Amino acid sequence: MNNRLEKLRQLLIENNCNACLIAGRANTIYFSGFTGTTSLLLVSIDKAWLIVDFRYTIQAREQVYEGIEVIEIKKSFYSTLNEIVNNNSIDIIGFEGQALTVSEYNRIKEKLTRAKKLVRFDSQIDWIRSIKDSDEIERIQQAVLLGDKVFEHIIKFIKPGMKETEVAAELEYTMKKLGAKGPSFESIIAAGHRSAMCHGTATDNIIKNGDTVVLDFGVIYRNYCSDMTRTIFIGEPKKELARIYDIVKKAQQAALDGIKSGMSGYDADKIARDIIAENGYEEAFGHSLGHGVGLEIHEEPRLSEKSEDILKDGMVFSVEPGIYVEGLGGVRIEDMVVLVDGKIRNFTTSPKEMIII
Ligand SMILES: [Mn+2]
Repeated sequence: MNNRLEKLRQLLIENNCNACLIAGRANTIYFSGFTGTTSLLLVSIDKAWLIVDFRYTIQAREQVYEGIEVIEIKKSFYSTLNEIVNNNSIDIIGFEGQALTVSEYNRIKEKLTRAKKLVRFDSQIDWIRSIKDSDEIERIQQAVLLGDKVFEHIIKFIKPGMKETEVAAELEYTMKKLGAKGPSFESIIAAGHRSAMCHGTATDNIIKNGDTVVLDFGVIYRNYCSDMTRTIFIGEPKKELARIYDIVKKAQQAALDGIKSGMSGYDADKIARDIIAENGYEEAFGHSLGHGVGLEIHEEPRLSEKSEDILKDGMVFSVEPGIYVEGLGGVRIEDMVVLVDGKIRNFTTSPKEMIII
């Protein structure tokens, strides 16, 4: 795991920083192993400290990777941080721009008596996490497998007359029973006209005969997220929705077959987008093809019309085209994949043949 800290230190050196303050949860887990919710991780060129309060001292000592010293706060987090910074002659500290609130940033700046220069990193630190190691790949594979099992159960459970929230409750109960910590995001169960809402989280809407149901959910298993979507039909689908289903499935398969390492996120997205456009639904695919998944449900890289990210071996991401027609419904199919030896290996095993309940 020291390799992870070495990559971070390389980034610090390139940006003339003496140290880096990690406050975001995903980066804290990744670089230190600590999974508690409150901590500050300070990484210098040759040392690392995890600052916690009394509640987490024992847990932190058990969890941290070799080479990281656990420090319990005396007065406050920021005064303890200041002490370490002063004792180690640290002048320039990098931080994650998206992990600190403006008021936290201001308080840190006020509290530091020696280090007066703070350097903001945007996504550079997160990018270190984009290429997964074998331990991460194994955890992700298990998370996805657990999601597949939940889906297998839920298609037997779901019946017309149920509320979307009942399905979401069963989904989340089942994942926990199977060993997940919980959902990786608020489950999307969108039936009937609501299926045209890309992010239609479950409501008290009642699932009826003739409905299309989009189920988009994920689990957290050993800190890693899964993400999948399947669209099912309650009774025979309307003609147009059956056609849409077929187009989305083809677009997704083309992307799964065509995405290669070295390709840009833009080109990857375009594979699916072109097929959807050729079939007349250009305006109906209003989101990106996919996103990285790991300790966070949405992380680097991005597969979208705007993305210049280069896809590489070891990156894990979703492939999830969709078509949404207001008043009619929507279809999305999402798998999670990893790039190995230049091409896609699919983690998701749930069926994609049309499911009619
Ligand atoms: Mn997704």
